[in-house]
Amino acid sequence: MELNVVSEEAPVSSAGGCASSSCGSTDDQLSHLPDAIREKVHNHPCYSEEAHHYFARMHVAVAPACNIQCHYCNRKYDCSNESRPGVVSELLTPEEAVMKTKAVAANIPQMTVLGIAGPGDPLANPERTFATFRMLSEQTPDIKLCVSTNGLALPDCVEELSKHNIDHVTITINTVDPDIGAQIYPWIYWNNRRIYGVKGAKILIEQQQKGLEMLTERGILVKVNSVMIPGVNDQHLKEVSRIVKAKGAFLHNVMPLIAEAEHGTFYGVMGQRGPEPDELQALQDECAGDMNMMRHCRQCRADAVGLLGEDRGEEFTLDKIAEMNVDYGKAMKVRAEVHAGIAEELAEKQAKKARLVTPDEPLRKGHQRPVLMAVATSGQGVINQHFGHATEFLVYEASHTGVRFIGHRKVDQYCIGGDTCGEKESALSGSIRALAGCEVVLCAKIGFEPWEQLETAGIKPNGEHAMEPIDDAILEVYQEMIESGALDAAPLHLSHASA
Ligand code: CLF
Ligand code: SF4
Repeated sequence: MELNVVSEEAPVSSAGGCASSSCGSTDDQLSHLPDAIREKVHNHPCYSEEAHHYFARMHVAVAPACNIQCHYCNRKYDCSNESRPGVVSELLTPEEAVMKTKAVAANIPQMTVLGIAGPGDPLANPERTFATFRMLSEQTPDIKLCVSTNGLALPDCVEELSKHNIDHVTITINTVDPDIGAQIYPWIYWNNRRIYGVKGAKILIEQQQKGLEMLTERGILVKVNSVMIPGVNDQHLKEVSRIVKAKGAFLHNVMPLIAEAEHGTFYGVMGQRGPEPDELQALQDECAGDMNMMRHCRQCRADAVGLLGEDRGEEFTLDKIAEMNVDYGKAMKVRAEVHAGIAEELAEKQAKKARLVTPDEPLRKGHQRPVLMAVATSGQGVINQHFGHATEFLVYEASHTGVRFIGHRKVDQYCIGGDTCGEKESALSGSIRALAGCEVVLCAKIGFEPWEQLETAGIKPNGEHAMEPIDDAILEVYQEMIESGALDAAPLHLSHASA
C-alpha cells in the first residue's frame, strides 16, 4: 500500500496563489502558476518552500536608518521585519556590498537571491539601497534582487524599484487598523517630523496599502510579512490576509513576535509574549483559507548568508573577502551548471512523486489522525543531520491526505563535541521542549542517551531513513504507524503527559 504524497487537489485562488491550507512540502504549490511567475519563484528560497532546501540567499546590510519605530525593535539590533534580534556584524557601503555579493556567489553557487533587509528600512536609505541594486543589476545579472520594507516610503520608490529589475518586494504589514497600529508603532517620521499614535499609524497603513497596489499593478511579486503579537493583532491578521490577497499579494508570511527583555525592545521589557508554535500554526491555517502562506521563514539577520536556517556570514567578513580573488564571469558559468543540476534533481523528484500518486488509495478514506514529525536536515530535502548537531528541526504533518510542511523549531545544538557534557543536559531538555507536539523525530543518527529521553517524553526517535527524501520517509513511517495500530491510540506524548 502506498500513501499519496500529493495533498488533495489544491484550489487555485484568483490571485494566483494556492488557496489550500496545504501549501506544503512539494513544489506542486507552484504548478498552477503561469510560466513567467514560476520562473521568478522556483529558485527563490523564500517564495518557494521546495527551493529553500536547495537555494541560498544573502543579505547585505547597507541600510542603517529607519523612518518608523516598532515596539519589537531596538535599533542596536537587526530589523525584526526580516531578521532575528542580534547586532549586524558589519555595516557595508554599496561598493563593499557588491564585493561581498560576488565573493559569496562565487563560493556558494546555490545562492540565487540578494536581499536588502536592514538593519533599518532599505527605503529609508534610498541612496545606499539603490546604488547597491544599480551596481548589482549590471555586474551580477544572474542574481535575483529582493527588498524588504516597512512600506512608509514605498509609493515614492516604486518607479526606481521597477527600473532595477527588482521583482520581489516584501512589505511588513502588521495591521490595517490604525487603533491596533498605534499599539505597535509609537511613531513614524513623516515630512520631517515625528507623528505619534493613531495619526502616525494611519499614514503608515495608507502608504503600505498604496505601495502594495502600485507594485502589483506593475507585476512585481509582493510578499507580505506580519508579526503575530498575541493580544494585539492576532485576531486581526486574518483580515489583513484577506485584504492583501485581494490587492494581489503573492504570499503571506505570519511570523512569531520575538520579544526578550535583554534585547531592550519595548515589548521585551514590558513582558509582551510571543505566540506558541501551535498558536502560530492555527493562525497560519486560518489565513491559508484566504491565500498562499509562507511557513518556512527563519526571521533572518540583516546580514544573513547561506541556506535559510544557516548563517555563513563569518566566512565572508570584509577582511576575508578582501583576500578572495573572484572571477565573476567564471563563477557565473559554475553557478549556471550547479543550478541546472539542482533543476534536474528537482524534476526527477517531481516525476517520482507523480508516479506515487494513487488516487483510490484505500488509506485515504481511513481519515487516520494526523501526526507531527520533526526532521533533522541540513538541506537538499533529505534527512542528513545527526540529532545532536541540529540547531533547528523542520516539522511536518503526515495525514491521510499526504505530507505538509508546518514550520521549524529552533533548538540549542545538543552535541558540540569537546568537554561540554555538563551543558548537554539542559540543551537536550530544551530540544525536547521545543519538539512538543511531535510524535516522531527523524534524523541521520542519534545517540543512546537522547534516544532514551526522547522516548520517555513520548517522541519516537528514528534513524532508519538517513539520506532519504523527507517526504518519502515521513510517509513510510506514517504508514508503519497505521499498520501497527499506533494511530488507534492517543499520541504518546499526550498519554505520557497525563500519566
Ligand atoms: Fe531576504 Fe526577505 Fe528577500 Fe528572502 S529573507 S529580503 S524575501 S531574500 Fe526570507 Fe529571511 Fe523570512 Fe525574510 S526567510 S526573514 S522571508
Ligand atoms: Fe526596526 Fe524594522 Fe521596525 Fe524600523 S521597520 S523600527 S528597523 S523593525
